[in-house]
Amino acid sequence: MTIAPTAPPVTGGPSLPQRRELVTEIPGPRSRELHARKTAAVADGVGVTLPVYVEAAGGGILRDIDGNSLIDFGSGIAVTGVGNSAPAVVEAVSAQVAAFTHTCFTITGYEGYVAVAEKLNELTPGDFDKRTALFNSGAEAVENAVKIARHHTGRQAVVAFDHAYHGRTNLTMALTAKAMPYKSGFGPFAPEVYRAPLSYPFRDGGLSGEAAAARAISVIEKQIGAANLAAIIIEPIQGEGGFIVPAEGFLPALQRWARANDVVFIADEVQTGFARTGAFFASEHEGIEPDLIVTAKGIAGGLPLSAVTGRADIMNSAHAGGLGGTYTGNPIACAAALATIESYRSENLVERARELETLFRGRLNALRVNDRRIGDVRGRGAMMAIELVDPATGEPDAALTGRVAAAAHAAGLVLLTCGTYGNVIRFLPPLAISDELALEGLDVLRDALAAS
Ligand code: PLZ
Repeated sequence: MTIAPTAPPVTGGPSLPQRRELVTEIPGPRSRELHARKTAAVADGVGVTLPVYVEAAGGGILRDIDGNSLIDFGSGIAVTGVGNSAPAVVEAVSAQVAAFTHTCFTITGYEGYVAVAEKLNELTPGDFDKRTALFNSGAEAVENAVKIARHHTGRQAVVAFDHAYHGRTNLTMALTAKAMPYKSGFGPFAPEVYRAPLSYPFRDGGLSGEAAAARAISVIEKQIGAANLAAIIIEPIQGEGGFIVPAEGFLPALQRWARANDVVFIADEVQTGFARTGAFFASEHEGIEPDLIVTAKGIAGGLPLSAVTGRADIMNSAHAGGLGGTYTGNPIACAAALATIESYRSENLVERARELETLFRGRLNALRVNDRRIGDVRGRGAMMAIELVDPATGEPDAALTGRVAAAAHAAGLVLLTCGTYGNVIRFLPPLAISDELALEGLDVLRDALAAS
C-alpha cells in the first residue's frame, strides 16, 4: 500500500488559475502510474475516456496530478454547470457536513429535502400543483418516474425513442437505445418497453416535427395501443444519443397526443436541465409542460442527487412507503442543491448559457464552412455539438471523431464524444467558463480537426 506524503491541502474552485498549461505529455507520468493502479484495482467495465487523474478543478479548468491544467468542455457530463467546487456549494456542504450527514429522510426528516422539493416545484415548467420526490442518480429517478406513472395509470407499457439514453440500471437499460457499450450482454431487459422513431432533422430528410410525431404516434397506436400505455419518456434534446434537437413541433405534438390519451408524458431532463440549454429546462423552448420531469446532474454542483417532479395527482398516487431509499435526498446533497440552484439565478447562468451558444455556434459554423466533414452544427445553449461525416456520402465518421478527440486530449482539452454512430463531438463547458478559455478550447478543436 502506498502512503501519500504530507502535502498542502489542494484547493479548486474559481481561484484556480484559469489558463491551459501543459507541463508533461498527456497523460503525464503520475497519471500513468495511477492508471496502472486503476487497472489492477478497478473492474475493466468501468472505462475511462481520458486517463488523467484530477487533483483540483474550478471555473473552466481541471488540474491533474502532474500539474497540467486542462480546459474542461465536459463538466463531468453536464454536472458542474456552476463550476467545480463553486464557493457557495463548498460553504453549504461544509456547514451541512458539520451539522449532520444523514438521517434517512423516510425515518426522520430535515428541511433541506423539503426546500429542494419546493424549489423544483416552483422552477419546473407548468403552473399546476406539483410534488417532488428525491433520489440519488439520474437512472434511479427515471426508474421512479416510470413506477409512478404505472401506479397512476394502472397500465404497464412505456415508450422510449430511438437514440434514447436513460441510464444503466435494468429498466433504464431497456429504455436506452444503444447496445454498445450500454446493453450488450447485460440482458434480459425489463419487459413492456417499446421504441418509437424520433425526429432527427439531420438524418430524416428534414421531416417536419408534426410529421415525425405522426410517424411515432402511428407506431405507438399500432404496436401498443394507447389503452395499454402508462408513459412516454423522452429527452427534449437527446444527450448520449447525439445532441439531437427534434424538429420544431415534434415535442408539442407528442405531448398533445399523450394528454388526449391519458398517457403520462415524462421529460428526462437529466442532461438538459438547470440552465444548460439557455432555459432553466429545455422543455421551455417549445412550451412543453411535462406531467413528470426527471432531473439530476446539474442539480447539486457535483453531489449525487436526482428528482422526479410533476403533477400532484400523479406524484401522490403511490402509497406511503412506495417510494424511498436509504440515501434518497441526502442532506449534504440537498444543501449543495439549494446553493447550486440559487447560483443559477444569482449568477444569471441561463443568460450565460445563451452567450456561450452564440460563441460556440459562431466558431463551429465558421469551421464548417471550410470543412465539409462537419455535417451538422446543432444544440442549444451550452449544449452544442458537431456531427462528423464522410463529406462524399454523409455516412457517420466515428474514426475521425475518435482521432479529433484524441488530438484534443493530447493538447489539454477535455472533449467528449457521443451519438448512436459515435460520430458526434459535444460541448458541455461549465457555465462558469470564461470566454477566453472557451475560445482557446475551440482553437484546440480547430487544430485537432486540421491534424486529423
Ligand atoms: N438520462 C438524459 O444523460 C446520464 C451517462 C454517463 P445517471 N448521462 C451520462 C455514463 O456513461 O454512464 C443520463 C442522461 C439522461 C439519464 C441519465 C442517467 O443518469 O446519473 O448517470 O444515472
